[in-house]
Amino acid sequence: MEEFVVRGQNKRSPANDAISPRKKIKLERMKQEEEEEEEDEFSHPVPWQKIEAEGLDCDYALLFSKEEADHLLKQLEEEVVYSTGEEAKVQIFGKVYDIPRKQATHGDAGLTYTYSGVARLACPWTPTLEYIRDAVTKATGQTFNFVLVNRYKDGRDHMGEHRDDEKELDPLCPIASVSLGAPRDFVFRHRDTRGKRTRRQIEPVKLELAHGSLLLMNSPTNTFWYHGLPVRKKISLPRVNLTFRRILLDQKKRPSVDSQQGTSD
Ligand SMILES: O=C(O)CCC(=O)C(=O)O
Repeated sequence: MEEFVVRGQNKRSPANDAISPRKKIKLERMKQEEEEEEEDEFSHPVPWQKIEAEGLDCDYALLFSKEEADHLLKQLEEEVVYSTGEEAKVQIFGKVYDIPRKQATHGDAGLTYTYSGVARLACPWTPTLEYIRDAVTKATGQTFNFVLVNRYKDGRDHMGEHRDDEKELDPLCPIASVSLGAPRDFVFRHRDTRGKRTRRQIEPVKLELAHGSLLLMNSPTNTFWYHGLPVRKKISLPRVNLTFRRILLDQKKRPSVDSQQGTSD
């Protein structure tokens, strides 16, 4: 599989083989500087776009070219086995519902992640999930030990508004969301503007998540803002979304900032 950033050409020429020691040291230093530059380039593969609002801090970029994103989606369609039975359900205010999409959880051995009232055990990383995880790490400098995979067969599949603020998530690590397949609208809504308790007028933040894109939800976004993927009936193509997370290994978990209302239906 191709690297998503093309590394620089090797500028060494045969004439460099017969050179004085001083010139050689200089050339070595230049080569080292060039490599450092390449590392910098690699850690910022494409221009990041900052998305900000009160208490919302996100970064968005196109991580993969169309060709690579097509290839990754195809691979994931072959590799990922989605949950069935109890794990394909959510509990909302005590009632159990089928999830309106398919889900799978992968990660480091032994990790579990509990949300919407159901505990999910991580299946081992697949080669493609590992490849995408490493590309996200190279682009962000963050490491991840878990990924939630959501598959939307078409625009009728969706995800209800929720916050990813579970106790077991490392609050210092952004949630890194990679999208492959049909572009879909993604909506953030401030917690003070929801439901009957509407206390303030804050506009929702709406994005379209493109094929091959990466959205970073940085702290404190998930404290103040809910996010969801609404129904879009005209969309007939599938989409796969991967949210890479870092789960705390220390079981003395931090208290939840606010109670999650189990709304990620
Ligand atoms: O599919 C999406 O973009 C939404 C995913 C999401 O909200 C989540 O995994 O918490």
